[in-house]
Amino acid sequence: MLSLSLSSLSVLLPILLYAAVATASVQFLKLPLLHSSQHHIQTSLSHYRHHRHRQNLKSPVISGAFAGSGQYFVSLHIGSPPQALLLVADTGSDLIWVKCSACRNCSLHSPRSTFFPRHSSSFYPHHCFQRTCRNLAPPPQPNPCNRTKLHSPCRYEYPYADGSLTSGFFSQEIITFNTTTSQQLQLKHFNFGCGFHNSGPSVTGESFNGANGVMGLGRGPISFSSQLGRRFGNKFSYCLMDYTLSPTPTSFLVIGSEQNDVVGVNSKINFTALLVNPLSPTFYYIGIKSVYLNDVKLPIHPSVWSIDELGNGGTIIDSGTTLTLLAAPAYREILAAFKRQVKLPSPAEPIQGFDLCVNISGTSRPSYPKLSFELVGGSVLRPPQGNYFIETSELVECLAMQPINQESGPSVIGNLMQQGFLFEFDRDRSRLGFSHHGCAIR
Ligand SMILES: *[C@@H]1O[C@H](CO)[C@@H](O)[C@H](O)[C@H]1NC(C)=O
Ligand SMILES: *[C@@H]1O[C@H](CO)[C@@H](O)[C@H](O)[C@H]1NC(C)=O
Ligand SMILES: *[C@@H]1O[C@H](CO)[C@@H](O)[C@H](O)[C@H]1NC(C)=O
Ligand SMILES: *[C@@H]1O[C@H](CO)[C@@H](O)[C@H](O)[C@H]1NC(C)=O
Ligand SMILES: CC(=O)N[C@H]1CO[C@H](CO)[C@@H](O)[C@@H]1O
Repeated sequence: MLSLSLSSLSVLLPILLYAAVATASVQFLKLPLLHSSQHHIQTSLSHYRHHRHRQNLKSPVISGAFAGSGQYFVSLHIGSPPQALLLVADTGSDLIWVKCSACRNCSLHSPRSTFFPRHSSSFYPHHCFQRTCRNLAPPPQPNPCNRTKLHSPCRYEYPYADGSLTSGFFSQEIITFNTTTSQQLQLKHFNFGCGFHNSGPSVTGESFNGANGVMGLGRGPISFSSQLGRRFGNKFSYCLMDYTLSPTPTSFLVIGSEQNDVVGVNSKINFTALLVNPLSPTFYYIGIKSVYLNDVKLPIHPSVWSIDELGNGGTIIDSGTTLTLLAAPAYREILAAFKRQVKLPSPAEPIQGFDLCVNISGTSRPSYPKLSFELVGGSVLRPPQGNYFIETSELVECLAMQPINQESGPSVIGNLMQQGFLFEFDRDRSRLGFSHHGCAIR
């Protein structure tokens, strides 16, 4: 999901206090990413328990496909005693927030749907006068802060690019992880939004089905990767497995680096620079130099990909967006080239939201032109065709790309295009590693 660019959000938050209450020397957190049914969640969790590593933490990432969602979920245990919630893993925003309910007697609410702060002894809403809160603005606090008023919680409002909004109290909690050696690790002073009012398609619509909140993994100081980064080497990585496979393979989000695996992965990893856009400090930008179809470079002017002086344009890598969205001039070229080369018949009816769809009933295994992106530094991302042609209905496949709808927005490499690759976000070195071989090891 794309958060609105809130440059101010990032300038400010002072050091976010963060402490690990555990004797174990945990070097990374490994969280399963879930993209499937409750049944599959269980599957990933048991897989998770069978992983043997040294002291470490691992949480599942689940595909939201079970709920009709194109998102990947991470399970977060928050509060005392811990309440388990599923959050959308989102590199396109910073705030971590959960749906909150102020119920006193919550036995009427279904568990695992909402966070119940009154059922947690460690819930602590920041006071509006605290620096952590003042630094959160803008967006402006809905009410001016009264310093002397005792119960004056830190209200936040966090907008997403499509107009969706979450608002509530910016708060602090304890979060708990199981390590792979069955120890529990608690992290204190974890800052998150307790979302009492959430509106708009990104946070209430179909793509949000099954989710209880968002885990922002962006570059800003309040994100999950920033709050935990200091402790775990300021790196994170994930592998989004193809959720259409059955059984669904387990995907993982790793905070820190999984040292035992580095040798295997590093030899096959390619890198490109993560570019910084001071006007949108949340996003992880990469630079596209050229796009190729069947190894033929498409005539797209390099300026189509650049970040201009107003901070517009550029290309971000976003786990919280499903399709790939491209600047209109690039999209037009790519679409036209695909249309020229894909010889399959069109479906009887056009498919809403897609400009190129084919009826594959006459082919046993359709083959599409090979798409590749040449990135800054010269590395090349070559997604398998299943990452850009997806089945939208029985025997109909469509090019999983759309033009960006706001002139100014960045192009977005969505999570479908990322499937099957290991992506490592190395924030200190400001580079993105990717490998098509890295997922097997996970
Ligand atoms: C909570 O609600 C349930 C169901 O209405 C009731 O049985 C229970 O006694 C209530 N508990 C408290 C602490 O009020
Ligand atoms: C701030 O809160 C205090 C204590 O509740 C109250 O006495 C005071 O009038 C409030 N000030 C403003 C400006 O609302
Ligand atoms: C840790 O594992 C136990 C036992 O499997 C489970 O009941 C609990 O919910 C897990 N806690 C977390 C924080 O994952
Ligand atoms: C696909 O083509 C087959 C064979 O021509 C036809 O029977 C079927 O209705 C078509 N499906 C769609 C969705 O167009
Ligand atoms: C374009 C590019 O950098 N490709 C490299 C990716 O990594 C593999 C394995 O090290 C190399 O063989 C490729 O040349």
